[in-house]
This record gives sequence, C-alpha cells and structure tokens, in this order.
Amino acid sequence: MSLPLIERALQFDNRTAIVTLNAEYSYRQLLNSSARAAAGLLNGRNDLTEARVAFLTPPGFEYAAVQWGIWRAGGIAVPLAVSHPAPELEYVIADSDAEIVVAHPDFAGKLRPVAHKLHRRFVTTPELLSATASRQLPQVEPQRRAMIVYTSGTTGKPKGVVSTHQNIQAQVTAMVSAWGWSADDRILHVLPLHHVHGIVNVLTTPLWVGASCFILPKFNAEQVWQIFETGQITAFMAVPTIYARLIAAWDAALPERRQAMSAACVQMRLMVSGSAALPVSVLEKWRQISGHTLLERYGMTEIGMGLSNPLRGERVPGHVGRPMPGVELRLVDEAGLPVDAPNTPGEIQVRGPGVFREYWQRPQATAQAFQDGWFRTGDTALRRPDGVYRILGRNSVDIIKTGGFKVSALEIEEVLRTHPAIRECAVVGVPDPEWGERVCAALVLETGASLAAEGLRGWAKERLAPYKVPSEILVLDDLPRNAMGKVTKPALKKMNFSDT
Ligand code: MLC
Ligand code: AMP
Repeated sequence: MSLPLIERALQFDNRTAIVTLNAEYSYRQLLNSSARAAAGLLNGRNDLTEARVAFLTPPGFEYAAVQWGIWRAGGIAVPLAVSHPAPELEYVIADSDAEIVVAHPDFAGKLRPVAHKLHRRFVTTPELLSATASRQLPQVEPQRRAMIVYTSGTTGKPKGVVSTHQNIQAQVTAMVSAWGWSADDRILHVLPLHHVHGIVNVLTTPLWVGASCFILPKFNAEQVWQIFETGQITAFMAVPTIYARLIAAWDAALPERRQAMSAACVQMRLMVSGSAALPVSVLEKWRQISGHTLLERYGMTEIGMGLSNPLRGERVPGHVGRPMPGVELRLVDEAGLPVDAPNTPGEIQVRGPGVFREYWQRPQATAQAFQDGWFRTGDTALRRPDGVYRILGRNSVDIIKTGGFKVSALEIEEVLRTHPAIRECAVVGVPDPEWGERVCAALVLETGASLAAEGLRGWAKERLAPYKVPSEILVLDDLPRNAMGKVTKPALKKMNFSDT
C-alpha cells in the first residue's frame, strides 16, 4: 500500500486533477509524472528515508508532480517561496538541511548558485520529470514526516513546521467533511504555495477528493473575474486582501460587466476567507457583490484549520465559528488555567491529529510551544455562550499579518540592523484596510548618516521577501521607551508613519 493520497488518485485515473492557463492534466498524468520525479530523486536508492528536498516551482502542474514525487520517494517536501530573495532561500535550504534542491528552469539561475554554495545536489524540474520511472517505490507509512513549512515566530528567524502525512490527512479530511468537498468541485487556486492555505487547503484537499484545481501562477484580480465568469468554478478560497482587490476590480468595472461578474459568483457553492481577520466591511461588500456570506475560518501552519463558520447555518460576521471536526480547542488564561466562562478572553490552545509534530531541529522551541500536550497558538479569543469564537488578536506585538503573510518584526529588525547607516530600529504592524497590517519601521540613524526611504527599500528587497519590506519608514531621534528604557511598540504603532 502506498500513501492514501496516491491510492485514492489511482481511482480518479483520467479525471482532471490540475488545470492551468495552457493545459489540463489528469490524475493519471500526475501519477506518472510524480513517479518519474520520485525515480529521479531516488537516483538508484530505495528510499529517501526522510531526506529533505527543497523545491521551487511556480504554482502549476510541476509543483504538484514534484511534491508528490518527493512524498512517493519517502522524502520530506520543503517548499520554497517564489517571492523570496536568495538569502532567504539559502536560509531555508541550510536550516532544513535539504539534501536535494529542485528548481523550475525560471528559478534555476537564482537557486543553482545557492545549491552549489551549500554543496547540495541540484536538479531542474524537466530533468526530474523526464527520469525513467522505477518499477518499485518505497513503502511510506503515514507516520513519516511529509513536509516542512517555514513560518515566522517571536524568535527572529523563521522555524520549520514539520507535519507528518497523518497530520496532513487529518487536516484535509476535516476540511472535506466541514466544507462539503466532492469530486465535482473545481477550485480556483491563486495563493502562494509555500504556506498551508495554498498547499493544504487549496491544492491537497481537492486532489484528495478527486476534484479539479485550476491553478494560476499568480493572483491577478482581472484574471480571477474572467475565470469566475466562465462559470466553471465551484469554490474559491483566499485571504482578505485578495477579496479587497476583487472588490476594487468589481467597483472599477462597467455596470453591465458588474452584473455578469456577480451572476458568476452566485453559481458557486463556496467562498472561504482566512489567514487573517476578515473586516466586516469586506464581508458586507462581498455579500452585496456576490450574494455569498464569506465563510471565515481560523487556522495556523502548526495546526491546519482550527475554527470555522458552518457550511450550512448562520455565519457570524467578525467571528470564526466553532472547532473543526477532530479539533479540540480550549482557551487558557495568563496563569495557564482553562477559561470556561463565556465571553472571557484567553489564549487559544489546540490538540488533535492535525497538530504538527515538531519545529525542525528545535526541541526547545517545540517543548515551549506546548502546554500539557496542547499547542499554544499565541492568539487570543473569546467564546460566546453559543460556542462561537471571536479572535481578539495576537499575544505578541512582534507578529505581523500582512496580506495574509505572517511576518516577524524581529526578523526584519535583525536585517535592518545590518545596514551601516542604522543604529537602532523597531518594526511594527500598523492597521491597514487593504493589507490588514502594513509593515512599518522606525529608525535611529548613526550620527551624520542619512538614508532615503526608497534606497533602503531597494536594499531590503535584496534580503527580504517583498511583503517583509517596510512600506513606511520613519526616522526618529530616539525610539519611544518606557521608564526602564525598553522600546514601547504599542506607542510606536500609534505614530503617524509616512516616509521621512
Ligand atoms: C507586496 N507589496 C506589499 C505587500 N506585499 N506592500 C505592502 N504590504 C505588503 N504585504 C508590494 C510589493 O512590494 C510590490 O510593490 C507590490 O505590492 C506588488 O507586489 P506583489 O508581490 O506582486 O504583491 P501582490 O501580488 O499584489 O500581493 C498581494 C497578495 C499576496 C494578497 C496576492 O500578499 C498574497 O498572495 N497573499 C496570500 C498570503 C497567504 O497565502 N497566506 C497564507 C498563510 S497560511 P512594488 O513597489 O514593487 O510594485 C496561514 C494559515 C491560515 O495563514 O489560516 O491560512
Ligand atoms: P501562519 O502562522 O502563517 O499559519 O498564520 C496563522 C495566524 O494567522 C494565526 O495564528 C492567526 O493569528 C492568523 N489568522 C488565521 N486566520 C485568521 C482569522 N480568520 N482571523 C484572524 N486571524 C487569523
């Protein structure tokens, strides 16, 4: 027996698995290509035995073929981000200790030198996908580690979240039952494929049920509307920023087109928002445009989906519903005691088969992330008397959510501090209607130094992903501090940020 995901795909055979702008691929083609990729990765070995394989391909068929190939060869998939500059890619490859680095030809120029520098085997996707499939692939038990997704935390550099095949299956099956997935679904995929929303919710789940996934290489509001208007899509999942962009595109359209756009949404069965708080104003406007009350759910890389509004029944704006199937969830007060009374804030803690196994090679961080077997999310919420949860915010001011991406203020500060003109800095997330939060940086410069905001942004882009580059930069004589001399970020967040 191979992995259930693969066994199931054998039955879906010539049904359509993946659609791109240029082609359609069946489950059979995905199985054949991933078998070749597996053989190419194994390169004569019997089993990768959890070797890490870092891979960088734009969203599309090759991504799925390589991911499945890694799994079928017994390896751990480490997805890299197409938007990340070389230093961030190097960090992930080195931290995960990836043995093999796979790149789509579009990214070979960027990744090959990194792989060579770190002495890793480097291979391109065409090379892998044209390998000769071997007759036998290893037996991969679901308890094995399957994937490492890098996520920002309050400890500076991102940590690798390790999920087993079982963890992913638990996350997927919870979504199948909660959201009524079926083989007749056809979802439009517009998300990056280095985070769970794009990887698990919108790619693995449809492939688990025999549905089709229409993958765009990158989000583009106009293209999304055009695809909706073909009437082929049944489900859509995105972050609030993307819904805000779709609303802006609808607003900008001519009245006759608007009608067609709205009519196209009405035929769809499910529209989900998550990864960041959905502003009620966006929910309301989307309801007027599409006739859908967005199903808001709450999740995290470490747990998959934790809370969800219902598929059928009342969806409460500004709330994230009740625990997903199989998810045990509790609130805990500052003393670490469970909060049982309704309407009382506490930290969300989660237990269940979808909860990740460990932070890669960080036993201390893993131990600290759990309290008596419960994963500490770092998010604060309250539960209404009817059991519906509301997210109140995050415990740490150093975690920023921008465009649905989790970003660590400390990681950005660490990079900014390496700039020769910067003596001190503090990074905060400032509320923003489009991005949720905007990354803003306050700087204190070295005596006599000067720094133009654009110049600094250009410098930062070579070292950080675009969504981590401060959109506003404020130069101050000193940072706001409390009586102990410690920087007070809440005070900083209230400052009027605009480039100086
Ligand atoms: C990009 N830009 C930003 C920015 N991101 N500016 C401010 N804040 C940000 N966050 C700037 C770029 O520098 C660039 O500027 C311009 O915007 C266009 O850049 P881009 O990279 O093309 O951005 P765009 O495609 O517009 O990105 C918007 C987006 C993207 C919403 C499509 O942010 C996105 O894909 N978000 C999804 C994140 C996601 O999947 N999260 C799930 C995490 S899992 P210039 O000047 O260069 O033009 C998780 C668990 C769960 O959270 O519950 O799901
Ligand atoms: P990540 O670490 O990238 O997986 O992001 C997970 C974090 O996103 C959670 O810990 C929350 O802070 C946030 N998040 C996800 N969904 C929601 C939501 N519906 N409302 C508010 N915050 C959310």
